[in-house]
Amino acid sequence: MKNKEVAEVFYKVASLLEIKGENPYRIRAYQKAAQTIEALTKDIEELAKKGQIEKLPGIGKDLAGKIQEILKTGTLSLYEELKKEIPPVLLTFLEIPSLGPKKVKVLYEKLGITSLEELEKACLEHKVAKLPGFGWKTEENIIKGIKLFKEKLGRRPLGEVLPLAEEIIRVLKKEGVVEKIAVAGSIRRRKETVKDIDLLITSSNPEEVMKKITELPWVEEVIALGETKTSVRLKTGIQMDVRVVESDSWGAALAYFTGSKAHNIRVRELALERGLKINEYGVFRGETKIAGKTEEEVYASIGLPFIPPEIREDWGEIEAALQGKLPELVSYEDIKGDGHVHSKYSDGTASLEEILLKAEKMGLSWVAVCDHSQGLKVAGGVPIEELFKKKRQIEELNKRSSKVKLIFGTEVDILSDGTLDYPDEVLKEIDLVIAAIHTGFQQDEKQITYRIISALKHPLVHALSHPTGRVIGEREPYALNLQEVLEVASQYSKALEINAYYKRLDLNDINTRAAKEQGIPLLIGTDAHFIDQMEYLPLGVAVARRAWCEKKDLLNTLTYEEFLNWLKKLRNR
Ligand code: DGT
Ligand code: CA
Repeated sequence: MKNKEVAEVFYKVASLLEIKGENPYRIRAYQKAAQTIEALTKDIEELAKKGQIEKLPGIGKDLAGKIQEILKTGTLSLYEELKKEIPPVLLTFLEIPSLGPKKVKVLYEKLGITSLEELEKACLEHKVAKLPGFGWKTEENIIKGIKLFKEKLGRRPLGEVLPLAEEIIRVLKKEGVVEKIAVAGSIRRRKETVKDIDLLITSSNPEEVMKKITELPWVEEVIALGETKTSVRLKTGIQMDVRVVESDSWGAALAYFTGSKAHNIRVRELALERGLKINEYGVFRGETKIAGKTEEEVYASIGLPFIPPEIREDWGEIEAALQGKLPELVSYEDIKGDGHVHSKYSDGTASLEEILLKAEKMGLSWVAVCDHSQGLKVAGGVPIEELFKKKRQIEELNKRSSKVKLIFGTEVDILSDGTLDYPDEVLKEIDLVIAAIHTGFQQDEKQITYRIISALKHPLVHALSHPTGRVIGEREPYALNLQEVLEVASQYSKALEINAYYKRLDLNDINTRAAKEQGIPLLIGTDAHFIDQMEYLPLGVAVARRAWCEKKDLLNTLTYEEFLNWLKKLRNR
């Protein structure tokens, strides 16, 4: 459904018109249309096809035409024109508490402010207080508003928060005051970044639980302390909301607070269609509660099978569930190997023996040691002579080790002209070649795409490592035509990596799903440079699960022999 996208464009148009100081009636018309479309339970595209959008309240001929335009082109010429007149960053200013369109307009026109940093600087230099209609108090409020706004934006990588949440759960369980305890929200859905920790608990002694929560060593400040809900800020700055619920409502509460909001809305609609009401306490027919104790029971009561949390995003899971076509998601237990770690041969800190031992502890049966290539001096790229020493050492270790095998690999650098950083006669001696870009990030889309595609087409390359180059909160993806990359990978049966390092998670969920749908093999690699970083492997599995991957979609589920076979076969094609 494109309802949300259409509504979003209208909301933005309304705000831009408001900043421009346009006719209030015109602004209101766009806002109302956006609300109508957002609240629709029918697919706007379907209505458009049947010529029924003009019949919607508040939508006449003009707006109907604009909706058609958005559905057809993905945008609206009016919106594109307004964006040329007014920098769209001003739209985000509207989300800062105490700033409305009129004030944003003045800031833009009088001080030329077009970024959050400029706004902050102008406030600190007291330029804002002197503007007409502002004053000292307003300036102070804007400074506070910016701080809040930043916190709101301040999402943390899952890999930072999940271990903390798990530790808190472990401690509370040990205290013996909780019966059931689980993390909900985006953490349970394994989103790559999360805003806060949502904890759900059942207990016969809620008061004691809340006291224990406030006394946890990680707590910095108690924001609100209640009988059933307590909010604290942890020392890392993240907020944690804890709810104690009745065990009779456990399943309903878990489903509700796991979200996503979009998924919940669809579930609620389905319930309504069946004459039921659903909320965080249970599923009701009239006054009678018919389900609530477990999530399975809650889903079953509205005619759905259990839907795994990772795919509760309204990305088609409800339709699939109704048709009995939910995927059987790959699980961590299916994973037999790690496709990418670094050793001391390049910039890793672990020896091959240590990697082997760690893999054994983790219950893995193979690990590919893919060190950097010769030219990448900053990352300890392995010179050719050393490579063969590494090969021999791996062979020796493999002879002695029965449980875990190492795979002789390289993460070969894709040079700025698209050629590779080892000659072919060397590459062909290496069992697993994954290729990656490490320099020249500033090149344009055409060149970067060309480099990557050239590497993927190279007959000795098996996979592309961290395909888009993004680093969460630090670096945007390179300019890259991912569609083209997917097409080539699919055509040549080359694998794409899901880099499990918590700041990369690249490919991300959406792109992994696109790759999977095109039949591209996927290879999770932790890219560990320190031995403990191999423990990020489940984060890669989480991405795969969010991308609807099944066991067959991941090379990591192959046994050592099967994987070696796959590697050899690819080169003999
Ligand atoms: P986050 O915290 O931004 O990383 O993402 P979530 O999904 O954890 O969002 P959060 O913490 O605001 O809320 C937790 C869940 O509670 C959310 O996924 C769904 C549910 N929820 C919250 N507000 C609403 C609401 O207004 N309507 C519905 N249906 N569900 C809601
Ligand atoms: Ca949350």
